[in-house]
Amino acid sequence: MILENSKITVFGLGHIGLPTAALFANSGLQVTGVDINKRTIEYVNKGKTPIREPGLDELVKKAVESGKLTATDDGITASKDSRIKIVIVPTPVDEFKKSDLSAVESACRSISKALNKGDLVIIESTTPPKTCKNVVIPILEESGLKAGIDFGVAYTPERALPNNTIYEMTHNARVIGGINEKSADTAVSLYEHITKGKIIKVNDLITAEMVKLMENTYRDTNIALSNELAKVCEKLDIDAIEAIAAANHHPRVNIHTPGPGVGGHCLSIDPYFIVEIAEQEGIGSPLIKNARAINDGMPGHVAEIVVNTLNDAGKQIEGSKVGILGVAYKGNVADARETPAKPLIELLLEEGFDVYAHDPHTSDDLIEFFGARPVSMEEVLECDCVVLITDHDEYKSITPGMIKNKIFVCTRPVLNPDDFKREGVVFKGIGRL
Ligand code: SAJ
Repeated sequence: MILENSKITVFGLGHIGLPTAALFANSGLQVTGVDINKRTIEYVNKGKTPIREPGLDELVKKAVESGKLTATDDGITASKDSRIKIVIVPTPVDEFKKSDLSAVESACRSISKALNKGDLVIIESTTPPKTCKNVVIPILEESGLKAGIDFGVAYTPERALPNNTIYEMTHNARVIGGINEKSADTAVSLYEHITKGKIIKVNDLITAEMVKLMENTYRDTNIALSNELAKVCEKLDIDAIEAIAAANHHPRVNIHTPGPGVGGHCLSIDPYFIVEIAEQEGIGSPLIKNARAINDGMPGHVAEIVVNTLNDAGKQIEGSKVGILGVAYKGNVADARETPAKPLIELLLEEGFDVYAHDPHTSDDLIEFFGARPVSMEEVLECDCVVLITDHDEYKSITPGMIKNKIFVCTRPVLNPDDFKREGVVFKGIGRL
């Protein structure tokens, strides 16, 4: 397969699909992006992006203006016209924490209807191990063609960090597994167009699927460990942040940072894919499952700190105003998927508080949807209790004098407790009561 003449279809123009499509297009390859969202297609065809990601606007503009990137909702026609098809669609979990692969299945069905001998299908969506074998390939073979003989299959997980996606996509190491050597090698040659990072070829499709899940599970369980240690430290009157920082001086220790919970569409979801497959295999994965439960329990712990702090200060709960700083799942992003702010707001409302919130990156509609009243940062700082949830840069210069009612629950270690305590502010944090 001569890649220089091969057209590419990218299924899914989201946070990872759109930058990938634009990077391939700017590397000189002809790319068609497919999405079910008409607004996304309109945006892209005008050279614009509906996603906030540093550097993406220019990348998409250049790709579309050069004629190398177009978008459509017709996945079958786009597929017919291209020799390489890449699937980068969402794989959420359902209410029972089981993977929902419907978007992957739907993209593969379109591909199947337009598959030709010699084509290569690449999956980038995060999936439970065995998805390529048990879900993707059977659908593709409905075409009458045989995987590994008539067409190739490769899996390469996306691993770029939101807000730094373009840099990480082009500089991080990339892991690639194939149904056979030829599929993996063709995928390696393709990704060499857009990455300066090391390309690591692994044994097969399932290994590549597992690598991605291991990475996010490592981080999620590590954060759960830090959250558990923080809660123990609270009981022992130890500043967990100071203790963790000291422990991390050990050359083989890297304890992550405790916080109000783990959000985003990756860490809070991907570990369940391992739990799911481990349960199917009859062994379960109690550590990973427990870590998820610990992190999911953190908004409840924050609510408890707020209630206890106000009780200790002799304030009543019913009708007291709690002001939340930040609803995005992490600092300096507009993304609020799986954010711990949402369950926290719900718990505080259940307690009887009036909940106000501010976030310079997200919309007021979202804050209202979460059940809080959107207000300015100044108004949040005037509430009976101020709760910092997201470590946005805008909040790192808050000073004691700005906390009007002198009660501050700061769930991220971005401000020095002593500065506040010296000025008479009741300062509580995760792992620092
Ligand atoms: N968090 C903590 N304590 C920490 C680190 C993070 O509480 O010490 C929280 C954050 O506040 C946030 C959540 O965890 O709510 C996740 O944030 P993150 O920055 O760890 O990760 P994501 O979800 O934005 O991106 C991760 C990355 N994976 C790894 O670092 C192993 C990224 O490289 C992946 O591409 C991405 O998942 C993905 O798409 O899977």
